Amino acid sequence: MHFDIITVVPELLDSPLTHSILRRAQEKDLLTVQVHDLRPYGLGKHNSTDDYQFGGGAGMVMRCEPLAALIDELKAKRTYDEIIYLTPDGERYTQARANRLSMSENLLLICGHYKGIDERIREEYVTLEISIGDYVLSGGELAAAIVVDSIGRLLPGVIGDETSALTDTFQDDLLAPPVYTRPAEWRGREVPEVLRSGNTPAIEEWRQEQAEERTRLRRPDLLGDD
Ligand code: 6GU
Repeated sequence: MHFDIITVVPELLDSPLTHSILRRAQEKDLLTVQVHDLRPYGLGKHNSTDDYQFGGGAGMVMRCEPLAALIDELKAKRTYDEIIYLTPDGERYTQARANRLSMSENLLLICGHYKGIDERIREEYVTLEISIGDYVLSGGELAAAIVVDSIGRLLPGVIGDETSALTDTFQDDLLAPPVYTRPAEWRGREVPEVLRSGNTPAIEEWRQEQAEERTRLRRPDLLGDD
């Protein structure tokens, strides 16, 4: 699977893409990510990528022409399953959306800055708008890193234990149950007996109960009966 990411601050994406699971996914060629700096496509001798907004008001807006030039160049090379604009007024990002997007071949992510991008770019090119939550970030880059991470880890072969992604919190609309490792007792706190019993059906049953209980207490909205 391939990601192209358009940004005016490519440095913001360096670290999240070059460590841990995303690094391994790229080393194994299961995932490729190209970060494209918009700046060289900027207008005039200062390579301007943003301008004052019509109608007045605080905050700059990213201009059409630089974005269009870069998007057209990328579209000439690849067919995108989705052209995604990361924006706080987009659709709320969920595991279900990550699962669906993980079936894609090519995704183009556009990171906005300042007040966002000119509305006409959204109309002309964007096929999906994503928000990662109800708060405002200073740019789409951190959100883009989250989208790449959440999708990258779902690609077959990326996570060592193939079943691991399937037991994540949210994969079945339940939070994950508690987990423990050695030692069996720590500061007087014992690992639940059942987990040390070797009784697989009993362990499965305990985990399911814990997941349901935890979801009821912490996220009743996920059960649809809050
Ligand atoms: Cl995708 N972008 C920005 N700038 N802020 C956000 C967001 C995205 N999602 C939540 N807040």
